[in-house]
Amino acid sequence: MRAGGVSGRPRAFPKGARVAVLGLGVSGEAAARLAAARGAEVYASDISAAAGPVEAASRLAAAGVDAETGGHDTERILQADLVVVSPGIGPATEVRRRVADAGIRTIAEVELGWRDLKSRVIAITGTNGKTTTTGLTAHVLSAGGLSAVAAGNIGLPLSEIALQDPQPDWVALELSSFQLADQETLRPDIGVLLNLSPDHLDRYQDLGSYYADKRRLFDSAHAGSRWVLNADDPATLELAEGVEGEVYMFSLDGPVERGAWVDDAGRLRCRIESVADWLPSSDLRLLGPHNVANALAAGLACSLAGVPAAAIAEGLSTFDALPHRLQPVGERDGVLWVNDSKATNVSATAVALRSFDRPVVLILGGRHKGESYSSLAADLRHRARAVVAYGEAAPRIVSDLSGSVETLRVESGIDSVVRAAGELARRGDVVLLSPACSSYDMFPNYRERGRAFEASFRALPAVEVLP
Ligand code: UMA
Repeated sequence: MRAGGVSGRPRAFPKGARVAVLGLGVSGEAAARLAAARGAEVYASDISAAAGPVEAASRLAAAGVDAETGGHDTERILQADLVVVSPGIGPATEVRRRVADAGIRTIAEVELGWRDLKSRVIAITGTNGKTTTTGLTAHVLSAGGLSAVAAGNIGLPLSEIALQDPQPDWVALELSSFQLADQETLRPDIGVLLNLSPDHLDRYQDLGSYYADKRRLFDSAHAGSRWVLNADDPATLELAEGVEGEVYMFSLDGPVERGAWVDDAGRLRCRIESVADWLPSSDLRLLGPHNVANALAAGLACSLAGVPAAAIAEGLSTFDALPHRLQPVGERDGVLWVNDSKATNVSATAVALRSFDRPVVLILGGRHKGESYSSLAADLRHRARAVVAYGEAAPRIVSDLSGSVETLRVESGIDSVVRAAGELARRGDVVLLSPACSSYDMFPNYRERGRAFEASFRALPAVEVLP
């Protein structure tokens, strides 16, 4: 490894190194391009021969990069000097076990991109709300006149930005635990930890190992670091305890010494050197108190990045819900239909439920990820008219919740689920798809699940679709 990367960052590999890229989703394709552009001899592969990886491989081949699908040539991968891994390929997969046994250095795609990044970075992690907060942060930075993009787990791989010339002033970088797990030198200008609760127990052996990967956000902490933390979340405070650098807090529960909060009148305020009065929470276009917390976190991070209060207010009040995240999709017979397909764990669904003060018909289901649904029971008793359970997780959902709320199991596809929910709802209710499970039993990803839900809703008679 030699010095000479961006801002003196060491390059991830010397010119001519053999780099194996694992996975040909968006991360793998971008990583393969970046590594090739920086002079590596690249071999990229994907275990699957589905259309997505096959198309990525042919785009790479057209650009002169060696890429193959339908399996990993392990012998070839074991010849590599460096392995760059896509976040979805966990350490327990066969190929990664072989690489680890051979002692080959393995880094995340995000690490590769970071080595070549000139932009300043606000890194955002946490269990829930990180995609909305990342989008909101990029939007507020732009409202402040800075060139900014949202990247990372939100969908745009960092390696793709590293290939751009010029690069934006700022990147709002969403980091998942999967990405943090294989980072080496990430050193954000500002780091945000939103909240922590159980998730991904299908990949992690226990909660401690999931939190340990989240903690890697702080690996590079130094005296000049600036951290934005959730004062209302004990698990966050515990994880960040003693971290080096300046700590700023956000809270829904009232003033903090240094940071952002909601006052008794429901206004978002911030104190860094002086107190700023941003806007009333009712001016936000996002649903639910958790989104007020996300707005506080984004506004605070942007304030630390130098965005003036007026631009923060402008940015926060002009940001619409992202698709599949508590996104209102339409009305029918006085019932609001909301797509929250991105809620792939139980705590995200609990947060979604608490966003409504009207009765909810909740659609739950998909592939079970290891968490019990019982923790939803108290909220459901207060807020739900009924639960519609579907997919692989349906039997478990019914057994965990049927003592607390009317629970209907639907065994066929999403059209039947949507029809059943529509029949259960009464005027004034919300039908909420917030599944608490991954989508992989029936869909390629949560986006396709959300689109299918919307399409089934639109196919019902007498719907009013929102723009
Ligand atoms: N694969 C192999 N070998 C294996 C196993 C899988 O080659 O042994 C292949 C699969 O066949 C597939 C590829 O690896 O083609 C998938 O890699 P990937 O899942 O990392 O997919 P990407 O398209 O690169 O998307 C990833 C993130 N996906 C995951 O973390 C699961 C995207 O986050 C992210 O937007 C993108 O990089 C850009 O940074 C998605 C996500 O669901 C949205 N994230 C999780 C979440 O938010 O809960 C963490």
